[in-house]
Amino acid sequence: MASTVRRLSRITSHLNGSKALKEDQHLAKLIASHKAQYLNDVKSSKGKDWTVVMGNEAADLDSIASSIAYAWVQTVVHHQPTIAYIQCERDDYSLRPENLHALHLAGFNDPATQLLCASDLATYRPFPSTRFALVDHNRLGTQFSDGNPDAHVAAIVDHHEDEGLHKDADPRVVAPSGSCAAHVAGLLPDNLPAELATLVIAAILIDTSGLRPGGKATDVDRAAVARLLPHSTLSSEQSLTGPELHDVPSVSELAQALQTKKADVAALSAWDLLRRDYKEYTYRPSWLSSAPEIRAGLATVPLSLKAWAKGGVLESEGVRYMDARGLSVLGVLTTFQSKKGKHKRQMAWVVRASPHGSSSIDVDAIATHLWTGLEGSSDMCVTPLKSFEPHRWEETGSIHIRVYKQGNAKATRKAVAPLLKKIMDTE
Ligand SMILES: [Mn+2]
Repeated sequence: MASTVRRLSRITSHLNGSKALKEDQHLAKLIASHKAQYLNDVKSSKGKDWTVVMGNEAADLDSIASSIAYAWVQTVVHHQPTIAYIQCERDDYSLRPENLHALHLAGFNDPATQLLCASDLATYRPFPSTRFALVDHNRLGTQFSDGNPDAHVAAIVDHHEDEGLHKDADPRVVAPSGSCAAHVAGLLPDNLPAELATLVIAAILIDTSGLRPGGKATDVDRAAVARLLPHSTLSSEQSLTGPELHDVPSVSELAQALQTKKADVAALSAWDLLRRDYKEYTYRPSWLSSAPEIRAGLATVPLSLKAWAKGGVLESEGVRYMDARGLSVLGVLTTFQSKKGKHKRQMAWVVRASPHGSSSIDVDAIATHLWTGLEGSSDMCVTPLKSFEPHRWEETGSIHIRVYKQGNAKATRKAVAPLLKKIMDTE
């Protein structure tokens, strides 16, 4: 540990004056050098000297910005060697053009090289570090604790529903906000690199539709942007305290640019759409005989089903994806604008026997249970989606598919995941 701190402090010593912190324009260089040191340490079995901070496996901008910001403040300000770990493969960065845009603004021209991601550690089993900080989720993934008995969570900063785990994490901030990055911003000093301020602001804007009044933004999000904007690379000439913050040109222009990039998914295949914004969950339903482990995936897709999944694509690509991930349940959550500009959501669900799972899993019972739970939910208000008829609508064999219109278009995966958990956990 001591030698790692010494080496880090050599690299960061020129940053330590309060002014110098802000004037350093090489956030990306600094983070890339931390990655090189971390990988070196891992090679010589010293991965335990580091705290690994990671966001969730969807690897959205909120997760990436929160990880980088937390790693920066811990390493540079508090001298706790901390590496940002992005939960995606090296090839996955291209799935989210909005991430590339924001990272580019923050000086990361080649994030696949500059940031640490899953591909960099693919050969290490068990995971080579034991101390974790979680941002943008609050449950440590099993791939980090499997065969790693000393694995522990030292800190949590999140805005998802609290799963009540890792109670001795410190800090342990789990509170509502539009973006997790807004909570992380509270840990950052004013004299931070301008690029880092810009990156955090970008994450907040994309998750709050540019702080749109009446949208997902909370006071935590607004306060974070108001405070960081003068320290960022974005210009700010207007008063920043009022509710008009979303109208500041640099704010609304960045929000618009990110939104446009995010919606630009026309080039992606159905397979890439399924994996670009994806989270996975496991359950042990006690109402199934022998309570087998059930793996479920939830993919958020920013296009209507008609736009990418018709003609049997939902069935063929959905099932192929389920086979690859060993899923018994796949939920596809779409979010898009209608021709009239109205924001809408749909859900497509596929239930089938996983090729890797126990053949004794009663998929018919899972499907029945799921349909009852979904259709009975007063939060979701689902109705059958008549305009999209799945090819295998008739439930033959061991595959079940249902497609719904979501009456409550405000419910994101943040609401669907707890509902699915409740359905799986309830008799
Ligand atoms: Mn988030």
